[in-house]
Parts: sequence; structure tokens; C-alpha cells
Amino acid sequence: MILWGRASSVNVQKVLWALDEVEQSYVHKIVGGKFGGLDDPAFAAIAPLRRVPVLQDGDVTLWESHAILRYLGQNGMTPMADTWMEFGSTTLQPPFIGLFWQRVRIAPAQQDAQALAGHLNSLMSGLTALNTSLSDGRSFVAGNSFSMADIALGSLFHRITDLYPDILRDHPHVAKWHKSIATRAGYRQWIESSYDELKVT
Ligand SMILES: N[C@@H](CCC(=O)N[C@@H](CS)C(=O)NCC(=O)O)C(=O)O
Repeated sequence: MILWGRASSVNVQKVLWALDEVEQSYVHKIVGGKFGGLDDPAFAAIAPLRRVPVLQDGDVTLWESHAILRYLGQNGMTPMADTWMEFGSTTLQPPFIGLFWQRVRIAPAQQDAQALAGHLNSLMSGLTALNTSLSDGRSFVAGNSFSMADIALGSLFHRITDLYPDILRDHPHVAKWHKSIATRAGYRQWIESSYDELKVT
């Protein structure tokens, strides 16, 4: 397999973590961000949006990080895992991205306090829904087995808790789940990494 994408992208990090979980070997082609290369013809030909990640497996080419997770997770993808992955795409990740851009990727002088507050509010609603659901005591997002849904959601939490260290104080079930997935080798290697290269000052 060939994975295209810079390791500082949270969407690429999901795939790196997933490849580690399924013990799949791959060639890593680092493009995007400060590395450029998204407009190179070889990349543009396989990535209509010229965004990362892109995964190639023989004749199969996939983009959209959650589609890639589903592909890698094939046998372990349950309807519940799928549901929580969609929750990630539609509910949890959009406010996280908005918040991350406001706090990290936009110069302080250009930051919009009202937009930031809106993103934080939406993120908290998503966290509350996840916390309420996890209060049934299950170990992972989609049941008692680790799944790609844990990667889709869990990949956001290093940055969330780094930016807002107390954010899980009132979400104990999410905090417990995060503590457990954060011990996995793929999380440690790919998710728990510095995002200094993305900071605009
Ligand atoms: N919905 C897409 C989002 C892809 C995306 O926005 N990728 C960003 C990185 S997180 C990108 O390619 N940005 C341009 C760059 O890295 O130069 C996914 O989940 O894969």
C-alpha cells in the first residue's frame, strides 16, 4: 500500500494509526502542508480535491480518511462503528477543526472570539452526547472491542486536551475511554505528536 500525506494532518494521523493497528506495511509519501506536492500531476491524478490522506492499494485508490478507515477495518466494521464514524465526520470533527484553526492556524490578530466560542459550544455538545452514550460502561466507542471508530474519534483528542486541558473534567466516561486508547502504540506514535509546524504566530 502507499499512503500519501503529511503526518501533521489529523486526517493522515488516523490512517497512520489504523495501519499500525492492522499491522499493514506501506510506503509513506509525504505531501501537503509545508512539504507541498499536492499540485504535482502524479498526486492530482489520484486526488480530485488535492487533499490528504490518499491510500493506494494496487488498483484501489481511496481518499476521505473515514473511507480509508472503513477499507482497512473491513471485517471489524459494525453498524455501530459506522454510526460513530459518521458522528465524527458530521458532529465532532467540524467544530474541532474550526476551533483548531482559530487557536493554532490563524494569527492571533485575526482570531475571531465569537467563532471560537461557537465551535467550543458545538464541540461540548458532541462531547456530552459521547459521554452520555459511554455511560453504559462499554470499553470502546462501538462496543467492547476496539474499532476504527475509536481511531476516527480518538485521533482528535490529543489536540483537544492539549488546547483545553480541563475539557473532559465533566465528561468522565469520555476521559476514561481517552485514557485507555491513548496507551495504544499507534496513538502514541502518530497522534501524540507535536503540531508546532502548523502554528501561526
Ligand atoms: N474530509 C477529508 C479532509 C481532507 C483534508 O482536509 N485534508 C487536509 C489536511 S487535514 C489537507 O489536505 N490540507 C492541505 C494540506 O495538507 O496541504 C478527510 O477526512 O480525509
